[in-house]
Parts: sequence; C-alpha cells; structure tokens
Amino acid sequence: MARKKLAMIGAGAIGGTLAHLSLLKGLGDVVLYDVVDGMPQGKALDLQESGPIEGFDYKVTGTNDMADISGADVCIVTAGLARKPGMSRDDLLSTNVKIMKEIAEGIKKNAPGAFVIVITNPLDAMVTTMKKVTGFAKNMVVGQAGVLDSARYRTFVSMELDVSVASISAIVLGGHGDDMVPVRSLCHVGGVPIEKLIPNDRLEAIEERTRKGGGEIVNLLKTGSAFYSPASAAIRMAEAYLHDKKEVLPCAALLEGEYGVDGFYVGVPVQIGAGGVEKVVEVDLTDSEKAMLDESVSHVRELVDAAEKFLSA
Ligand code: TXD
Repeated sequence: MARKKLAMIGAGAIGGTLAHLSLLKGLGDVVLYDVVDGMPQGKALDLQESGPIEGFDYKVTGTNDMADISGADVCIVTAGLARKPGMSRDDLLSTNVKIMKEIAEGIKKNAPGAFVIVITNPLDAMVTTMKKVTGFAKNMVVGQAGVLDSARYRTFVSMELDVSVASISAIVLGGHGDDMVPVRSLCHVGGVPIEKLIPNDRLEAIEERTRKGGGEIVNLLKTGSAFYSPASAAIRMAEAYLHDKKEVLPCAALLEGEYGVDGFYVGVPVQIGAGGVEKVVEVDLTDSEKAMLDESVSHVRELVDAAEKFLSA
C-alpha cells in the first residue's frame, strides 16, 4: 500500500509540531511548506535526522514551492499570523483571509483530493474561506477548534477533581471565539453528570477559563499562541481520517440545516472516517445551551461577512 502524504501548510510553531507528531505516530511522509526561505527546509532536515533515533523511515521535506504538496492525502493549514497579547482572534482577519485565499488556490491546484484541516485563526472565517475558494465538497474541508477546546475543558475538570482526564467526557460547541459553548449537560466523569460533582460557581469558573484558554496561553507566552495542544488536536482528526476510525469529534463543519443553522461552519460533533466528515451528530442541548449556541453562531456570521468583504476587496 502506498505511503500516505501529509502536507503542513505553514511551518511555524504548530506546523513544526504537526510534522513531529505525524512522524512519531507513523502517519506518512511529511511536507512542510512555508513562505519563509530556509525555515521549513531546516525544520524538515532536523526532523529527518531524528528518524534514526525514533525509528521512523518516513520522508520529511521542507519547501517554499506549493507544487511539492502535490498528491497530498491530508493538508493541515496553519499559515498566517498568530495572536500577540492584547489581540483577539478576530484582529487577525484581514491579513489571514488573503493568506488563506492564496493557500486554498494552491491546495486546489496541487492536492485536489486532500482532506483539508484548517487551524488558522479566526478559525470559523478561515475554514469558510478555504471551502469557498477550493470549492471542495463539504466533507473534505473541516476546521480544528472543538477537539482542543474540549480538551481544555477536560483538563480543567481533571485539575479540579484530581481525576484522570481519561474518565472525563466533555464537548465544546459553537465558534472558536470567547463565546464558545462548553456543554455542561454533556460533561460526565465516569458517567456521573458534572453538576453532581462540582458546585455551580466553580463550574462557571472552569467554563470561563475554557473559553479564555487560548488567551491565557498567549498572555503567558507573549510572543505567540498555543501550539502543542492545537497540533495534537488536528493530528487526532487526521488519524481519524487516515485510519477510517469513524470517531466522533467536535469540529467546525459546514451545517446545512443541522442545529437550525444553514450555510455556516460551526463547531459541532461530527464523525470522521475515510469519507472525511461523514456525518454531523446532533446532540440534545438545554434551552440555555441552545441560546448560547445561537449567540456564538451570530458572531460566526459577523466574522464570515467581514471576511467576505476582505476576500472580494
Ligand atoms: O485551535 C486553533 N484553531 C488554534 C489556532 C489554536 C492556536 C493557534 N491558532 C492559530 O493557528 C493562530 O492564531 C495562527 O493563525 C495559526 C498558526 O499558529 P502558529 O503558532 O503556528 O503561528 P506561527 O508560528 O506564526 O506560524 C505561522 C506560519 C509562519 O511560519 C509564517 O511564515 C507562515 O505561517 N505563513 C505562510 N505560510 C505559507 N504561505 C503564506 N502565505 C504564509 N504567510 C505566513
């Protein structure tokens, strides 16, 4: 069976980590693409030289030429600017829309069969731009946010209760902004509803920390944003696709009527397998969770409208 090929579009903090994780997990050959001369080549060579130590034989190459992503099975897109302290994800919009358009054209031309996972912020607008410019089928273009946001929720619950993260199930829905929706009614620890274990005021604090989880790391790092956990999240999605796992993961998917939303990318649970986003899973939400989701979706609409203007400018 032919080796799979993964193209990391953007070889910065997340891109480099994506490449490293792919190689360690044996997902396939890796191409690191970036506009900066020498940097993807340097990271690729460094990673290749870890092969004899880690015991992998996959090829890893760095490039400034989009033609080298040719035939990629998976493209994971992080190209663009990252946040600095004091910036919201939305502040990145005008610059990153232009970058996303250029990248989408390159993917369309060179890797028309790829499963495309977008990570660049503001995520909801960037994945929408990717879908529009490539014209790929909706099952093949997805955004990464919910796997990470849900992992943050689980992490904070685990810290609060001193219980294994493996015993905690949680999902975060909606847009990847500060109004994302940690779904309290679906958070369980070993099957026990979270509200039976943590008092309301502490739960509110955990949910707020989850919503602001990205900003907390930006403020600590000062020169960039989270990269280990976003990379882990996207690799989990890539693995579900490449190994046809049919895993249900919260991802930004194009909705066409589900959750009462039509024509927008919103974070919802989806099944990922060899068919890409094979289905959207509709979960029951409480009235207040539904109201929060509607609010989050209205912010996604505003962002997408603004992105549209930059795209056509
Ligand atoms: O969960 C999520 N979705 C996210 C998203 C979590 C954390 C960070 N998230 C966003 O990912 C972040 O706000 C950024 O928009 C992206 C990438 O974050 P990263 O930390 O990897 O940023 P870097 O290190 O600045 O890397 C971006 C790279 C950098 O090397 C640039 O030279 C390159 O993108 N870049 C380009 N590559 C190719 N083509 C073009 N046009 C281009 N422009 C910049």
